[in-house]
Amino acid sequence: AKNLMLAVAQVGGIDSSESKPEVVARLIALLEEAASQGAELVVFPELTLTTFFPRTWFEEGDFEGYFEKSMPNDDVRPLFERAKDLGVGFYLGYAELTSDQKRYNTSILVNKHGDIVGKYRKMHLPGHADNREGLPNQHLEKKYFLEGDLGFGVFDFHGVQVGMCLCNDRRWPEVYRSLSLQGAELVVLGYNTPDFVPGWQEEPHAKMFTHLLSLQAGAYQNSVFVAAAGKSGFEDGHHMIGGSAVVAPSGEILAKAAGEGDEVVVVKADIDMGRPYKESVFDFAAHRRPDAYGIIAER
Ligand code: CDT
Repeated sequence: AKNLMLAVAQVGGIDSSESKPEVVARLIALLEEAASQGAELVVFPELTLTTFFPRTWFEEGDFEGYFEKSMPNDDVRPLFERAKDLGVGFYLGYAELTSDQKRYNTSILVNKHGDIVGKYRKMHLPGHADNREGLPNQHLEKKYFLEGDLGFGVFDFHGVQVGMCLCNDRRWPEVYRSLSLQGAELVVLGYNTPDFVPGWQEEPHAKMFTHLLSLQAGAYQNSVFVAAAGKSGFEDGHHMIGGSAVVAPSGEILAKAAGEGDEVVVVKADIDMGRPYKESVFDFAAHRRPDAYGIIAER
């Protein structure tokens, strides 16, 4: 069997007063705990290094501190070094500012040697770009980020084919399908799912259900493992759901975080579990009808 010791590292709320070195120290503690349980790959959330700042309207020039101009940089290098010492790889989401001043909601995949082996820029940006004052919070991803320009890539992680996405992407079936068609065996993702999102009418009780439903459906319909890590709990009084989880290709949840704070969940993932599905009910070459799916790419 092709086993991967897979960890999701849920990160509890990060208040805006917390510095990046303080946050990185929390991430290193999670990484060490995962490594002590044998983890080979640790999945961290979306925008892991800061509070979920898209909830707030900032004027131009007032939000640069939330962005990383290079990776690794001095703040994040201790995480890279500790992971390399421990021989553990990781997935990390962060806000990226490129040298030509473009901003993306980005994730990277780092192998056990500390090398960045994959990069993804979020394709489905939820929320709005206009200033909507007087609400409990805003959701300004469309203001702060450009739509991703790297497509849906699959990367080799020590023999396991890994696809990446970020948060809202997990709700879109095309994402998992694009990755599975390229041979992904595991999809990793980070998320921040606030209780309140302007213009998103969803009953509070449904938030956890639709989160898990998306992971489970994506996993099952594409014969992949899905590992999702959330930033969870309260940030400056704003609540985000927990529910960091690992899902098998059967669609079943193998493990899920119990609380909303910093918490590691480690699972021995038998990557070959996806194969019987890929070779039978979801044998894409035998059963799919791409000739009839044109409308999906047209609209
Ligand atoms: N970060 C992020 O993408 N959050 C969204 C909020 C809902 S937008 C309708 C999510 O899908 O969880």
